[in-house]
Amino acid sequence: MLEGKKVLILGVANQKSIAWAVAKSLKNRGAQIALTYANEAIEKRLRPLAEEIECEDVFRCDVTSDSDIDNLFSSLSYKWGSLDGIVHSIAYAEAEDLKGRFVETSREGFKTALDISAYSLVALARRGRDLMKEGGSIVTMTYLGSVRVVPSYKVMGVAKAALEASVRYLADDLGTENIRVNAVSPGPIKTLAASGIPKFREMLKEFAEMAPLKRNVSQDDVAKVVCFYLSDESSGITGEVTYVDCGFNLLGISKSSSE
Ligand code: NAD
Ligand code: 0WE
Repeated sequence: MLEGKKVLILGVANQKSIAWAVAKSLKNRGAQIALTYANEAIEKRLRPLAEEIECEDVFRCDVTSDSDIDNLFSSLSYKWGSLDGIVHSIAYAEAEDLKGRFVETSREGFKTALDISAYSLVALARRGRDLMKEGGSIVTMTYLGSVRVVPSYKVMGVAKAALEASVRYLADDLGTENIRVNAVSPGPIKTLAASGIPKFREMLKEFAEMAPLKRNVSQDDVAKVVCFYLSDESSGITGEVTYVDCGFNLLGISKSSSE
């Protein structure tokens, strides 16, 4: 299904990363993968992981840097010549903007969150497009906080709303080249990006009690859907946001009021 496909994955920070589960699933399905890191600290953790799955194509790419993105795609063009898929699994907001009130968000904080978490998809799609000679598939990770108010997600919710709208505009724009663009929206998972979020453990517990499937979501639940989007099984789908959240997004009543 994914045998021989060349896929670029951005966003592996450690073994808990959603992107790491995606990398392993893709490898198991016979795909060829390239991984990226944002800085030296992450490079240190990524190198041994890349070795574990016999991935030799590891590149630096801080998505706030146009030259990093340009260099990444020149390297890929040189090594691979073409590309079938991109997995974008990156988000960042300043810690101070995830605390306090949304109304206090600074101009710089707003810019940072939108630049790293949303604009980066557009920047990558633009370069990736040139290498996707026989069409391709681009997949990004979003979160329910884009369309509902999730207390303390704040400026990240605004960034994810921009990301989801970017998915739709990119899908329309790149459709003529047979490049599909979709988003996967997982429920909460304990990863590095979730560490330091106050009361995250309590949130996971309540989520598992409330969600129709009565459990939390795993990185593997998400990876399987990303593989589906990268494969030809999803050939007729573009511009979609798919919830991988055990049905949580359906709920219209809170835990305390349903008991
Ligand atoms: P993670 O911390 O493992 O991944 C986030 C990645 O973003 C890291 O690898 C980090 O290096 C990268 N990143 C941050 N700034 C960057 C930059 N300037 N340049 C390049 N990379 C940069 O956490 P995760 O939970 O696997 O997050 C991956 C994606 O999944 C994010 O988009 C996140 O919003 C989304 N998501 C996570 C959850 C969850 O509960 N964990 C739920 C829904 C969606
Ligand atoms: O997208 C995310 C989190 C992204 C994130 C996390 C951090 C923590 C460390 C972005 N920037 C930072 N900056 C830091 O300094 N998720 C979907 C995970 C998440 O975060 C939440 C959630 C969920 C789920 C915050 C509040 C409520 C729920």
